[in-house]
Amino acid sequence: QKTDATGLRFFDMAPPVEDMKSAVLDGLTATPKGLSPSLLYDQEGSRIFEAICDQPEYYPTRTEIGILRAAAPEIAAAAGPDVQVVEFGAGALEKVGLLIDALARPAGIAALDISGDHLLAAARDLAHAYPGLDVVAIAADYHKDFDIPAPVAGPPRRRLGFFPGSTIGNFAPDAAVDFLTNARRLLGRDGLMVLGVDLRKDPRILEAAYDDAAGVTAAFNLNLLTRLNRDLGADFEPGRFRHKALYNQDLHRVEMHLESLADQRVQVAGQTIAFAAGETIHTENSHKHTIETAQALAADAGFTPQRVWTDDQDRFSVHLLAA
Ligand code: AVI
Repeated sequence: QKTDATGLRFFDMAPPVEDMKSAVLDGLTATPKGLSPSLLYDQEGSRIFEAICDQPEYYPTRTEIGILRAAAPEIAAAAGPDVQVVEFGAGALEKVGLLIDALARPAGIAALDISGDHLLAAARDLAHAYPGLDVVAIAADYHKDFDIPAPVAGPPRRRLGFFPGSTIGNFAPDAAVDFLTNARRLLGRDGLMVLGVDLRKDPRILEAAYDDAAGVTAAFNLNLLTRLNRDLGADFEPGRFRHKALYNQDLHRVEMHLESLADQRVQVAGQTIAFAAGETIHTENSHKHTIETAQALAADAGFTPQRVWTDDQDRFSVHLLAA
């Protein structure tokens, strides 16, 4: 644990590079090839993701912010005072700020993220925006088992989980239930959870959102190859791959792939990986739900759905769940 001048405490439980090497080699030697979407979020990937959120085609961020702005007073009333907010995946300050501003006497915030550098920057922003608020940053793979430190002043009356952005959609349904089950355990007795879930809609809207005209999502996907070059000494030429996003109607998910533009061989951590022209690496799924399928995931994890809010076009949903 490290503490800085603002009182921000930082716990680093991020997985070591060795874990990454074997996971990448497993994914690139499998048929079809696929990698964990968590690999998209090195420091540069996290920065590009924030730029995606500002693209006109990427409706989820601004839609969810609108819903949260309207729902925050009701969420705060349900939570009451002396609450420790637990943000799963430290994102932009703006969303969690809507909750903190609405809460009566927040006890603190614990921010969790897989990307340590990005997390520290986000947590520092929080500590500066809310002087005196107890801020804990935890770099961890949130599939793994760990506990959330209480605020320095003592245990909170309850914890309020916050998992916005429809990141739950990046998990396959089984993994989403596992994640929510673990989150429910971390929140403990009387815990509440605010969960953002993107809804099913016209595939043309979805495909545009994941392949914006400015090429920001393409850069986000291709940055994965640059990251593997840096962290694993691979020799990908990103110009020999292209970004692909398509909606899989049967599985209700947008899939991102990196397509090889030629027959080629790439060295990754001492192994040769062969690509045929047109072959892809599947890099991310973004599952889209209905209110009912989202509530069913929550219920399978042991949560009780309390309230749900949507926007006027039913593009996105925000759920309040009791642990
Ligand atoms: C973080 N996550 C919810 C984003 C999504 O929409 O699935 C990641 C993303 N990938 C491409 N664009 C955005």
